Amino acid sequence: MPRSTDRGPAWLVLPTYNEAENVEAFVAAAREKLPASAQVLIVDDNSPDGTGEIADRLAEEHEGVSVLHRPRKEGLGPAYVAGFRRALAGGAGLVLEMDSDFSHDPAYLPRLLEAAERADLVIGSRYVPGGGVSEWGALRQAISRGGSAYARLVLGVGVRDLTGGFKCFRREVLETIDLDTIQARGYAFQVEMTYRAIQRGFEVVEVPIVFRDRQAGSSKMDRSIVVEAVWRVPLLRFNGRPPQQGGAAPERGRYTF
Ligand SMILES: Nc1nc2c(ncn2[C@@H]2O[C@H](COP(=O)(O)OP(=O)(O)OP(=O)(O)O)[C@@H](O)[C@H]2O)c(=O)[nH]1
Ligand SMILES: [Mg+2]
Repeated sequence: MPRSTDRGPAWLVLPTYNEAENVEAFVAAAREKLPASAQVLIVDDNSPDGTGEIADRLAEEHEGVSVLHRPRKEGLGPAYVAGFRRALAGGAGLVLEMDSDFSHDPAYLPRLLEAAERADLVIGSRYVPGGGVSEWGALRQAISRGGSAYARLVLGVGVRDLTGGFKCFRREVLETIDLDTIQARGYAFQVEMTYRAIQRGFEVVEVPIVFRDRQAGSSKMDRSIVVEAVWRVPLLRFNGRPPQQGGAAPERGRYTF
């Protein structure tokens, strides 16, 4: 279904924790690919390496860049929820999320925005034809692929890449999902957001992306993030509003690959 084009600007929400080596180059690369009207919101959790100060300077230098400082590291989920709220309050029509470590290539941004003309939630997907992962060892690939397959099976949905974090939400999706009740912090957050969108009958589209390992800085992934996904994903099925009451059943959600 074609969507109205007279909505507000796109906002790109970028969570950062110790990304001093990446944030400036990443913001520049992203802004190059975004429309001039777009806003970039950096959400920094008081990074000890000075990322927040660099972000403040970028916000001073560029009108389309702003920073949300949070007092402590609480994981990706709470950082994104805070960023989504700020974007909605700022009048965003589309809200993009992506990692700020160059794993998600800004070159794909136009493709996600274009797909958002015809979908409610666009996922940059590693696990559809044309997508993939480069430079990952066998263990990391197995965790990621296994995690997506596990979540698909447990939740009974058709989306291939449930754990990825390169997405574009139409404003209405974030307004409809009750952000107050999102509890997941790590990869489970990505699963929870997509599942809730499907539960409420929104159309989800996956567009292929190739994910690259970060080139600089260090990973924040740890065992607890994987463990959280294992126990929290089954709970998603039972928590919150059941799909039958008001929203489309998950199996009725439309997916386009
Ligand atoms: N604000 C905020 N950002 C975070 C937090 N944890 C991770 N991030 C950011 O979220 C993005 C993804 O985190 P990564 O450390 O790259 O984790 P990952 O992508 O799972 O792991 P790698 O593939 O090893 O890089 C990066 O931009 C991080 O800086 C957090 O607790 N708060
Ligand atoms: Mg990363």
